[in-house]
Amino acid sequence: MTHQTLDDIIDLTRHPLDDSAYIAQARAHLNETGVLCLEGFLKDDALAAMVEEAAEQAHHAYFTKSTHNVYLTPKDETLGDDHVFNRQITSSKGCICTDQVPSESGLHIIYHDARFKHFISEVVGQAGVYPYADPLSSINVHYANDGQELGWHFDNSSFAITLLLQAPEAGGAFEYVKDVRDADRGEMNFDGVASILDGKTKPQRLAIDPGTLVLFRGRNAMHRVTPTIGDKTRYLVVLAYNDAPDIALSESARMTFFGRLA
Ligand SMILES: O=C(O)CCC(=O)C(=O)O
Ligand SMILES: [Fe+2]
Repeated sequence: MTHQTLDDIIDLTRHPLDDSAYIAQARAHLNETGVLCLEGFLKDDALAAMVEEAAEQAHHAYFTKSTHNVYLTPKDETLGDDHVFNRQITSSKGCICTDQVPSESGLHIIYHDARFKHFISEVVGQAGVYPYADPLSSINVHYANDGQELGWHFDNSSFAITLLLQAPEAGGAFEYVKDVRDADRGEMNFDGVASILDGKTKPQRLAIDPGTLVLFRGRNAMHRVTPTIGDKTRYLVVLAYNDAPDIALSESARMTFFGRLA
C-alpha cells in the first residue's frame, strides 16, 4: 500500500480525532479509569497490511530474556534478596525498532500525523508530544512467541500507546492493578506489590482485540502481559513520545532493549 492517508488507516468515523466532544470524553475516561481502549481503531485493510509487515520483519527481532524488579531499578543490597523491592521478575520478548518498520508502513503515518499527535496530547493533558531523537525508540513492534511474557512492572513514562496487531491463540493477556504506588511521592507500597506478586490481589484484565488502540497510564498501575500460549505470535506496536523535542532514549536502555544504539 502506498500513499496512504490517515483516513485509509484509522476509522475516523468511529474515532473522530478532531472532534472536541470526542476528545473530552476520551480524556475523562482516561482520567477516571487510567486506561482508554479505542476498539476498531485500525481499519481492517490497514491492520492486515501491518500484520504482514510485522511477519516479514520478525526475523530481525532482537530477543532478550531478563530479570528485573517491578520498579525497573537496580537491586538495593541493603534490603536483602527476599525483600519485595529485590524480587526478580522474568521478561522475555523481542522487538524491532523504528528503522526496521518499512518506510511505507501506516505506522509511520499515524505516528507523525499532526491530528493524531494533537489528539494524544489533548487526551493526556500535555502541551505537545514529540518523537524520540534517536532512530530506534519511537515505534517498536514487540513479538511474544510461545512461552514469552512481560513480567509485572511499573512504567517509567506517564503514559504508553499500544496497538495490538495479532493476538495469540491463548495467553498474552494484559493484566493490571490501578494506583498501586505513587512514583512522584516516592511511595513504593511494598505490601501492595507483594500481594499482587503472591497472587492475593486479583488484577483486572483488559480484553483487547487486534486493531484496538490502548492508551495506558502505567507509572503507578502495576501491569504485566501473561505468557503467550501456542504457535501464533503476539504482535504489539508501542508508539512512544516525549513531552519535549530532541530527547533520545538513554544509551544503556537502547542497549538493553534493542541490542544496538543506531
Ligand atoms: O504488551 C503490552 O500490551 C504492554 C507493554 C508494556 O507494558 C510495556 O512495554 O511497558
Ligand atoms: Fe509497561
